[in-house]
Parts: sequence; structure tokens; C-alpha cells
Amino acid sequence: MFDSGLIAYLKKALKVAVLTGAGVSAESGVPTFRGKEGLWKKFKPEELANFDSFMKNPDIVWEWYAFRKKMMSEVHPNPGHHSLVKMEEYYPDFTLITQNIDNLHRIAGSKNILELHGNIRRNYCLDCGRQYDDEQLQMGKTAPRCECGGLIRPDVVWFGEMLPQDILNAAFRAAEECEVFFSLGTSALVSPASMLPMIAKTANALLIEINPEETELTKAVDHHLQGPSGEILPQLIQEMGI
Ligand code: BJW
Ligand code: ZN
Repeated sequence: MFDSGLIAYLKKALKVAVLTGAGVSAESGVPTFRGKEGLWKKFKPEELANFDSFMKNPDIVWEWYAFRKKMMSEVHPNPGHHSLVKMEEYYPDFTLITQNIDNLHRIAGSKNILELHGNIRRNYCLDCGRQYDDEQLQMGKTAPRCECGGLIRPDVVWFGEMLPQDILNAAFRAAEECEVFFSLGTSALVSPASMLPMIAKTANALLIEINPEETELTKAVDHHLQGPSGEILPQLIQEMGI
């Protein structure tokens, strides 16, 4: 089903980097943001996923997150997540860069994960910085308060906010140094994550995209494997004999 040259190349590569987006969790039941089934057809992202909205309407923004926290705590990794765990076991140097906040890569068993946009299960106080896991908070309809009185927010990266610098640097390094770069289930629209595939390509990596749709990146990739990652990834590693 796949190009035999591609399979041979993948089998002998040593350094591999993968960027995942919401599409990788779609088959677990987590809605994507954009596209046909996009969550943000119903909610405007710019209105909810930004700091100013949280300060103006903390309870509304918190309620949206409480809803998504509950939904994400009830879903499970899919065959795409499990295939990435097997890839990590196969390659001596493997970096999983994810834009997803749903924790599903960690639950599946991936280890070397760079979470670019945070993790929805973590939270922190805006005033004193104290960190809280979900289990330590009352998940009501109002934004919780810290012992110090400060507002608690989810530990995710909103529009206009900087990504965690050390994690972003490590992602840039992995993209620059890898021989193969996979862009999986992302529309490749949100920067700086969207820069990573082209950084890898410019550094001569083989660029592979898995997505049921074409994206901003498709014209630039070496291989566009069309279909859901939960189906294509298991087929790919099976053909590689992993
Ligand atoms: C499948 C599938 C299946 C379906 N299998 N595939 C103008 C003003 C202000 C800022 C900017 C501006 N212009 C540019 C910016 C910068 C901005 C940006 O890029 N905006 C663009 C929208 C234009 N970026 C930022 O603000 C970032 N910070 C930053 O740059 O700081 C410096 C700076 C500051 C100020 C000004 C300028 C620069 C921060 C970005 C943070 C993104 N945060 C979010 C929310 C996280 C929290 C939450 O979830 O609540 O992260 S936004 C949202 O998009 C989320 C995602 O991680 C991210 C990427 O989305 P992703 O993963 O690609 O999902 P989709 O839905 O877009 O695509 C899914 C894909 O899957 C589709 O292609 C489907 O086809 C596919 N699919 N089923 C495989 N089964
Ligand atoms: Zn506090």
C-alpha cells in the first residue's frame, strides 16, 4: 500500500520527530478545532482561548474548560497514539512534539513528549503561580480561586501568549536535527508550531503528512498519506515490521 522506497527509508532512519495536532485525537472522540467537525464552528476560539476574555469573563471561560476537562478525562488513546509508542521504542532518537493538551500521548505510554500548548489537567494561580491538578479543584461553574485569593487558570497556551521557551527550543532542535519529520492531524495554521515542518524540510528531512484533508503544508511535503492517523499509522508500522 505504501511506496517501498518510503518504507525502506523509514526502516533505516535513526532520528525521527513527529508533530501531532487535534486530528490525532479525533478518533478518540476529542473534537478538532477547525475543519468539518471543528469544535470552533460552535465557539469562536479567539473569544474564549485568550487572556483578555478570561480576565473579563473568568466564569464563562472556566465553564468551557471544565466541560472540556471532563470530556478529555473520559476518552482513551486510539491506535494512532499506540503506533507512536511503538515508533518511539523502535527509533534510537525519537521526539514527539504535540500541540494537543489532552494528555492522551502520555496515557498511551509515549515518553519523550514536548507539550507545546500545555496540558488541560494542570492549572495555576495567576497571582502566586501555585500549581493545581484538576483533582485539587472544585469543578463548578465558576473559576476557582487559590488560597491566596488569586484566580486559577488552566495551564494551556492561549492566542497571543508565548509558548514555554525551553520546550519550544527543544522542538526547534528536534526539527533541525531529524532525518524524518511527520506532521500528523494538524491544519498547520497556528504558529510557531506550524513552522516546525518547514524547518525540518529546510534541514533536508523527509517530510511526511498524515491527514484526511489537504492542508497549508500539503504542497511542500514529500509524502501526503491521506486518511485518518488511527488507520494509516498502524498500517505504516506494520509494513515496517515494527
Ligand atoms: C485528522 C483526523 C484524523 C481530522 N486523523 N487527521 C494575529 C493576532 C494575534 C496572534 C497572531 C496573529 N497572527 C498570527 C498570530 C500568532 C498565533 C497564530 O498562529 N494564529 C493563527 C490562528 C493565525 N499564535 C499564537 O498566538 C501563539 N503564540 C505566539 O505566537 O506568541 C508570540 C506572539 C504573540 C502575540 C502576537 C504574535 C505572536 C500561541 C498559539 C496557542 C494556540 N492555542 C490553541 C488553544 C489551546 C488551548 C485550548 O485548547 O483551549 O491550541 S489554539 C488551537 O489550535 C489549539 C491547537 O493546539 C492549535 C492547532 O490546531 P490543530 O491541532 O492544528 O487542530 P485543527 O483543528 O486546526 O486541525 C485538525 C486537523 O486534523 C485538520 O487538518 C483535519 O483535517 C485533521 N484531522 N480528523 C488525522 N482522524
Ligand atoms: Zn495563589
